[in-house]
Amino acid sequence: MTDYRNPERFLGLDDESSTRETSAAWVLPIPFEMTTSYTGGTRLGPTAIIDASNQVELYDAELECEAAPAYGVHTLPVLHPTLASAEAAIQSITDAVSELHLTDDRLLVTLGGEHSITPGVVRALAAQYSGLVVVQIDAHSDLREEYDGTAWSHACAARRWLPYAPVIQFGIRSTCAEEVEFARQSDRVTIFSAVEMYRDKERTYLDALRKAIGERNVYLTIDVDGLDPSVIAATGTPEPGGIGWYDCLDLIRTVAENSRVVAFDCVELAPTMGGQASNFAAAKLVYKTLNYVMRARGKV
Ligand SMILES: [Mn+2]
Repeated sequence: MTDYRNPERFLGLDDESSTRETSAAWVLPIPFEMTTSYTGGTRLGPTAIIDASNQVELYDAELECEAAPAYGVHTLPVLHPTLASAEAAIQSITDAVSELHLTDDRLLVTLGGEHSITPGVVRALAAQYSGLVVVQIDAHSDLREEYDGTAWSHACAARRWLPYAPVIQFGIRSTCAEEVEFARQSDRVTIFSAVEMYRDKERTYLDALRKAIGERNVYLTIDVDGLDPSVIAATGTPEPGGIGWYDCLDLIRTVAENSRVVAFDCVELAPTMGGQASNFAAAKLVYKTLNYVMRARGKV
């Protein structure tokens, strides 16, 4: 092991590469878990991702450089939302993100936690960035009006941010009749299902994506269950038939190269015993996404 690794920081970067003022990316851990419906553990997600990130090579073989030290990544103190209610928790996330006073040259990376944190972050950023569009990687549409007695469940995440930003979804393969009907009548929802993507060998969905986001401000939300369980199995609601590793990277690279990604998150990792492969894949996915966005910004 090299000696520059600091286990409490994303990628274990040294002081020089992780100063708050000079880092182009801020990582915000939000270990929030209140409405999980199947198996729990998402509260342990941020720690598992940061821990595994210490094992990720800083050298990005695709970009042929040590990317992170070039742009800097600062890991912010852990955000613990109020647990008074799910709605209050999400409001406290909006408040906390607003209080970060993000500047245009800084990229926010949020680590969940369950998917219900995303509307809290999107609401804060929509006030700052005009025409914000959400690109969502997920097995689930998350378009329910209510689930388990709350409108702020992780199963309602997209429905809650929709008033603030329309959404383009990829990898969807588990949905209910209410969501299908809602998506059909909404002009703010575009869905590319997992089976559609699988059958589209020419990957024309990437062209559709390019057209839809064309130079707009984008928030990218990565629910790790959007990927196939052969890549990431440690998640509360695993679904077969998900997006493969390289298809996922190509999707993210397309987003980064054809829009302005203002922030992204990685949510729903639920670390389990023996789940190092999942934790590592999530950590590497976050790093790859950072590098694509920073390359698009000319920082790498
Ligand atoms: Mn999901």
